[in-house]
Amino acid sequence: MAARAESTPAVPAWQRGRGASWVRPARPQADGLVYIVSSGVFFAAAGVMALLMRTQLATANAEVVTRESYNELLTVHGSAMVFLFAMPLIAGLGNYLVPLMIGARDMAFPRLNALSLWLYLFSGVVMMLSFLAEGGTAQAGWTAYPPLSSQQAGNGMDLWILSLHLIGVSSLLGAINFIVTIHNLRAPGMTWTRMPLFVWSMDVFAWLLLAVLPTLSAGLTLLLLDRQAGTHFFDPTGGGSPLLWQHAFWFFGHPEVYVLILPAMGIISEVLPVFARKPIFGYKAIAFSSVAIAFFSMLVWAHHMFTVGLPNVLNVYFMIASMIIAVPTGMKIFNWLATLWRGNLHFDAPMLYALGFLSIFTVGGLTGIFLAAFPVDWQLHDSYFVVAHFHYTIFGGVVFGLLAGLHYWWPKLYGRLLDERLGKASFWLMFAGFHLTFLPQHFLGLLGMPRRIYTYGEGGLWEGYNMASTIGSYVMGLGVLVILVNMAKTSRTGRRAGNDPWQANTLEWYTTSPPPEHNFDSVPYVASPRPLYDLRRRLKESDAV
Ligand code: HEM
Ligand SMILES: [Cu+2]
Repeated sequence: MAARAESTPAVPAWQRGRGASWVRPARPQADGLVYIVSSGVFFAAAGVMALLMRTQLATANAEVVTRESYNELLTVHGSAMVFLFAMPLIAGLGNYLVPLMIGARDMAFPRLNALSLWLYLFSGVVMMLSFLAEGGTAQAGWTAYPPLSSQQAGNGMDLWILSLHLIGVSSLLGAINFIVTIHNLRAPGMTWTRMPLFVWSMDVFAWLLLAVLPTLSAGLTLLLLDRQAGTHFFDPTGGGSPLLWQHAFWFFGHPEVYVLILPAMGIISEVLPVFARKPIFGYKAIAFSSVAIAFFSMLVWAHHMFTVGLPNVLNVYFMIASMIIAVPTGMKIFNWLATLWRGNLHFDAPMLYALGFLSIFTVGGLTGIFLAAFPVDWQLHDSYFVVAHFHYTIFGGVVFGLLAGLHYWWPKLYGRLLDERLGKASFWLMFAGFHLTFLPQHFLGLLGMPRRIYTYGEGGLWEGYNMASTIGSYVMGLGVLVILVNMAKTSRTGRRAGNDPWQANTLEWYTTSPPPEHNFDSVPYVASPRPLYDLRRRLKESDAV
């Protein structure tokens, strides 16, 4: 076993004082944990906003919130779920796990990492406090289309723009850090085709962010100028074009969903083989399909703009390009199914969440293919069918994927196993609640209910479906509570995890749970994508002799 020499660099005096530990937390893993916990707090906040919206929509002519508050809740729910919950949770898991999975002692640039973290927290505070701005916070939806966004009075919209600018810088710095870490700090022997698939997905995640985030930031800057400096980039009366914003936003916005989903797919690729007791089927196909998905995701943005009157040749192009993404995505799905085929399946909580991901995300992908056919989109655009579609992909994909990861790696992070019974209970509440919430929204969309409306009249089938959807959202809320209870309860009394409670394959399970400050005392030479499996097999062979 080849041990890697680790030497501790001398710490300059200014970083040793008590205050310094705030700028640069003492344990390298602390950044990751702060990310994870903060994203949980924002998930709760954005979740409560969703419940408020669903309560308003449960019955016809309800008066739980006003039209203006509904629009505020809608905007901040969407933006916070994407920018303050999903992205930072991925960043946090990545922060903690990527160094461990590649056998490194920390991220490449620890202080840059701390800066990303602080910018993120600041961005979150700005977004939440923007509710207090005169005239309230932004009301133009997370897509912030002008003229709504350029004309909204008060400073709420400006604060929302500031918040997104901050999170943009934070994410760019984070992306650079992940890329340098993954490209330079891998353990001896860990070639690109021996790298864990989660690390592959984090590398693609980072490159894709780097490619598309600047477009959003540029668009936001123009929007701010239109609002505050008298420019007319998006104002047709001054020679500008509102469509310019839509292009800028969606060139970022569509790849953004893959930015979120790729790491979730990476998690699934780690969890399925461990709980099927089989090697992953088609390692290289899964790794390279991530690259293909990221590449094609930058060529399809105008499928969000089928109704703005682009020439039909463009509509046809964007339709076909969007459908092409289904090919690498389908490749992953079939490889995962082949991994499960004749496996020795163990239905622990991480596996249940992974299977939940697989089933729900596939449905979301299929309704996506419907919507990519532009004549169908002309009918369904801006209806609840779209709300159902993107929650199937983004909640089913991202949240179920991340919950699979959280249940899988929790013992590594905290040294104790979660309670299996509570884990299973939370899964079934989330799974049932999810379908009860979002399945009926497909039907609402087909019945013509537009998205982003705050109330509707009596009669017809809308009321029943809406009531079902609201009940479902509360069931999901209960599921989230059970997860929290599970974490709180097992933090003192849970069974100790040991290094490798799941008999897993990747390097993070080689070290103690939780890992020491420097992650590893030594790292074994990596000779395959499954170094721990190799180690266990060699131990067994030497026992047999
Ligand atoms: C408890 C689970 C959730 C519920 C009950 C829920 C509910 C809702 C509701 C009621 C809307 C407004 C629909 C409309 O009026 O058009 C909405 C919009 C949205 N949600 Fe969720 N949501 C949930 C989770 C999530 C998650 C996890 C994400 C992303 C990670 C997310 C992202 C969005 C986005 C991007 C919008 C669009 C906002 C807009 O139209 O500008 N949601 N959600
Ligand atoms: Cu899209």
